Amino acid sequence: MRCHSLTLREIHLKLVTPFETSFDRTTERRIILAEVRVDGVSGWGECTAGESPFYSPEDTDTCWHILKNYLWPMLRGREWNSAADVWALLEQVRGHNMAKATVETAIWDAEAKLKGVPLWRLLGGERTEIPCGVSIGIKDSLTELSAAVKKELAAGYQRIKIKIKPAKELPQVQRLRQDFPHIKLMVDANSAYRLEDLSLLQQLDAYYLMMIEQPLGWDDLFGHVEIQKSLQTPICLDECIHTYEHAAAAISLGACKIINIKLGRVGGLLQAKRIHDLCQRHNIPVWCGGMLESGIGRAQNIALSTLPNFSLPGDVTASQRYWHEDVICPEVTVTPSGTIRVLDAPGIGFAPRLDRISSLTVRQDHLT
Ligand code: OSB
Ligand code: MG
Repeated sequence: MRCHSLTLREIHLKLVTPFETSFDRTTERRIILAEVRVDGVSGWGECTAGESPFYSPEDTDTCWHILKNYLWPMLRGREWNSAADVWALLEQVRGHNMAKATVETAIWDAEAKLKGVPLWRLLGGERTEIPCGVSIGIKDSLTELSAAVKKELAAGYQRIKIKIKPAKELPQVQRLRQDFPHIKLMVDANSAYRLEDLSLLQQLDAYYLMMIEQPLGWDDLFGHVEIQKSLQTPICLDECIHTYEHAAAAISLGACKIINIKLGRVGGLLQAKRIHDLCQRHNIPVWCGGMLESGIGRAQNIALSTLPNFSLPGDVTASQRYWHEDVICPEVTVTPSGTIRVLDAPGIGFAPRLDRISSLTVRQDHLT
C-alpha cells in the first residue's frame, strides 16, 4: 500500500451542552480530521487532542504541526504491506501519540476498505454489540447531576461515570448513591488529587464504586501504586498509560486493576491492540475511553471496542449526546439496552458526510 495524499481539515463543532472536568470546560471542539488516499480509496481518522494541553501535552495545533511537518514527510513515497507497519515508520518522532493516531487510524480504515471488510474484523474483533456507559461532566448543582444521571439511565446506558474534583466528590457520590443505590457507578478525577489526599479517597470506598479513574498526576505511576495498595476500590488508569511499556509497568507494579484505552493517547490501533492483548494476558479488563469525538473518532472507537477484553462498558455513546448533527451517516445510536450494534460495512462502517464536513472546515491542507 502507498499513501498518495493526506488531507487535514480542522472543523469546529459546538457541543450540545458544555463539558466540564477538573481541568477544563469545553463548549466547542476544534477537531482535525485526516483523510488519506491509499491506492484509490479514502481512509478517515480523527485527532483526539484537546483545544488546550490540560489533559495531555498535545493540543489541536501541536498535532497539526507534527502531522504536517514530521509525520507526513515520513510517510510520503513509502510503501507498506499493512497499516500495522505504519507505527514503525513514525517511531522516530517521540511522543505526539495523538498526532500519530490521527493518520495511523485513517490508514487502517483505508486498508479495511481496500480489503472490503469491516475495520473491526480486520482488527480481530469479536463482539457484534458493544456495552456503553456515559461520562457526565461536573454540574453546578447536585440536583442537576442527579437529573443528568436519571436521563442517561432512561436512555439505557449501562454504567454512569461522573467527573469529580476536590471538595465536590463526597457530596456528589453520596447524592447519587442515595438516589440510585444499585447502578454501576464510577468516578473520574482527571489527576485532580495528590498522594496526601489518600484518606479522602479512602472515604469513597464506602460507596462500592466500580473504579476510581486517574486520581493522581498524569504521569505518576508510583503514586498510584501507593494509592491502590490502600484502597478497596479498583484504580483505573487513563492519562498515565501512553505506551505498551507504561501499561506493562502499571500492571507489574500494581498501579491499577483496570485500564482505559484511548486510541489517541496510545498512538493508534496497533498500540491499542498490543495494550489490549497485554492486559488480557494479565487479567486486567479494559474499556474504551472517549475524547468528545465527532462521528469519525466514535466509529474508530466502536471498531476497537469489539476486541474481546473490552469487557467493561466504555465511554462510547450516541452522536446526539454531543452533537446536534454529526459528520457521519448514519449517526451512532444506542439500543434501549445500552449497546451499540456494530455495522458490517467496509472500513469504519460509517460514511463521512463530505458536504457537512466542508461547511464546518476552517482550515485545510492537502499534502502530497
Ligand atoms: O478523562 O475520559 C476522560 C473527555 C475529555 C478529556 C478526557 C476525558 C473525557 C471524557 C469524555 O470523559 C468521554 C466521552 O467522550 O464521552
Ligand atoms: Mg479519564
